[in-house]
Amino acid sequence: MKLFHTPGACSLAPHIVALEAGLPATYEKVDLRAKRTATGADFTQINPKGYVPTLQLDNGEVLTEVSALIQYLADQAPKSGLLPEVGSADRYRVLEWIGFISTELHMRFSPLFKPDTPEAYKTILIANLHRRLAYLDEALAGRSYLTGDRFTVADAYAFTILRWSEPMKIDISGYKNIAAYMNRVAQREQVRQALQDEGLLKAA
Ligand SMILES: N[C@@H](CCC(=O)N[C@@H](CS)C(=O)NCC(=O)O)C(=O)O
Repeated sequence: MKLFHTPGACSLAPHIVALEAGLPATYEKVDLRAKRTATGADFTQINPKGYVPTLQLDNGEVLTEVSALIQYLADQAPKSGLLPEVGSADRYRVLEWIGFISTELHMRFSPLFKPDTPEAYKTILIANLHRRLAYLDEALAGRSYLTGDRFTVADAYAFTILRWSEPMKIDISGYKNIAAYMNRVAQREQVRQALQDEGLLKAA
């Protein structure tokens, strides 16, 4: 299977999950402005939505949406523990976090990157983001990861989106639990590998 991705974009989440799960995936970069892949293909022919992440399966089918991809990838390696088994109460906790990250964080951050988003709306989005970050900070008290001691696909997604605080100049240093969490996730071997593959590791 092949993951179409753009360095630092939300496609970093399935990239991390694929590595954490030990899956044999290939990767191809996408220029989101030109809608071209690194091999020169018209990206809209692969995913008519024109956005990453996009996963092309070995049978040619194409799967999109971060939330679907991270679950699909984790389910290819059930022993990885990245997603608890179907029907277990723990799985719904992970899904609950995926919903929160997608709708409360990801979709609030996205318009901040767009130059045509009115400044007044950006201010509202940032205020709302701070409310959600305060909640997240409390939820992380005494926990290594979102659902407890175990790293799950929700952590790959949260880490990916929370990284955007820096380029968007949203100061999260006051959220001590989030700051510690980001460091913890960033030190994971496969997370470092994904960051390195995407050219995002800062030189020491
Ligand atoms: N609903 C999609 C949103 C994906 C998304 O926002 N992708 C961004 C990068 S993080 C993108 O490719 N934007 C380019 C565009 O929309 O043209 C998902 O959850 O996967």
